[in-house]
Amino acid sequence: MQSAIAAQSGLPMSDVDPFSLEYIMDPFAAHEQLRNLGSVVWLNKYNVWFLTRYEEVHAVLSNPKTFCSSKGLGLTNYYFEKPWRAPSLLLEADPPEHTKRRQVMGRVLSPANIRKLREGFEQEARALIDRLMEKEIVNGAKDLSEAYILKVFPDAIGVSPEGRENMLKYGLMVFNAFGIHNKIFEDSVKDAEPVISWIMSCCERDRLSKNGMGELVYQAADAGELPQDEALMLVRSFLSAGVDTTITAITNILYAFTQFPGEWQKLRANPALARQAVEEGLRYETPWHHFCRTSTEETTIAGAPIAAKQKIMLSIGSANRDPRKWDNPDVFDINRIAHGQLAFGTNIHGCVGQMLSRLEKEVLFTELAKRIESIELAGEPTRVVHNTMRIRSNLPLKLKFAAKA
Ligand code: OVM
Repeated sequence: MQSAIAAQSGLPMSDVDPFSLEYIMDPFAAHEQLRNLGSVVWLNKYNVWFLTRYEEVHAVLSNPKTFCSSKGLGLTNYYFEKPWRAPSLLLEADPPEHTKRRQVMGRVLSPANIRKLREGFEQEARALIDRLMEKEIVNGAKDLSEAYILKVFPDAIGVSPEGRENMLKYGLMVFNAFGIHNKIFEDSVKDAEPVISWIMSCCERDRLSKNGMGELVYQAADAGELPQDEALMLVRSFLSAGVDTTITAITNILYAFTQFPGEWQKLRANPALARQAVEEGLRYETPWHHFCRTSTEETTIAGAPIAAKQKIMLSIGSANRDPRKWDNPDVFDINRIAHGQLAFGTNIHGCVGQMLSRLEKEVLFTELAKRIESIELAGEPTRVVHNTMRIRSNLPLKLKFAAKA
């Protein structure tokens, strides 16, 4: 019994439940408590070790051989249980299979390819900000983050404009499944069928535009770099990974600015700080804040005995606020160089789209900084009850617009 072994180890055990409503609404006090208990804490409710300190989270992510991805990123253990959908060929794969696919995706998402997108992103951001001027109260989550990302991201991939709201529904299924198969997950997959078929049809070559990144994946298959049948699934990875993550990040960064209005003034004074502000925002409130790895062999983490084929749960959100790593971690400070923040993961599975994600956000916050004098919260935000992401569905904002230059 793993729990008996954990008890004998003398290491801390906790009744904290990372999927409880209380934790979902506010995990930060629990993070502090768990970090102070020790480098590893046994979660009684789920019979897994939970890592909440930066050093150990980083170490596990940096050892993909012992802590693999192919057995799933949720608590569902593919050694023993069936995944809810065909596993990702990228995120839920290990070397050697992972390596070639990752290389191809890295080339599709190269700096040169991404640089070409900047101007289009800038135009969309400016046009969107113009439209927001007509609103008394702006919902930062829907009117800003969603409106922007659901335009620029699927455009970049080459997905047609109709039905893009399906991407949000799909994202909820995908990221809830990286938790446990509880009621939250079940609710997100109710009526999943039409959503999944819409997504899968978008991944087909003849449905993708000729000048998007989806087509580039198929061209790599044409060139013999990938088996033909892998291209469709790699396009699915774009659509799974690139929507909720980025939307949530933007909303969370907007929220951070409402809590630290001095930081907005710093950005106003120098919009070139947008890039590091985004990095700091990802650290301050990490969108995808926990997931798992699975041990491939018997091992230890900080003295904790780990049997083979066990789930280990990692809190990225907590690692990014660990005072052992960061000075004043609970302060959102856009002058901080948040280098090493783990919102994109690290090592072989570090987000392959992170340059694109950064560009989307950097452009939006640069344009906002040029146009908006102040951002205030205009009401209570609404939280989405979610297994693994810190999402708000409503972020009521009062934006004060500067005269147009
Ligand atoms: C995928 C996938 C899904 C969700 C997240 C992700 C952050 C990848 O299907 O490959 O990376």
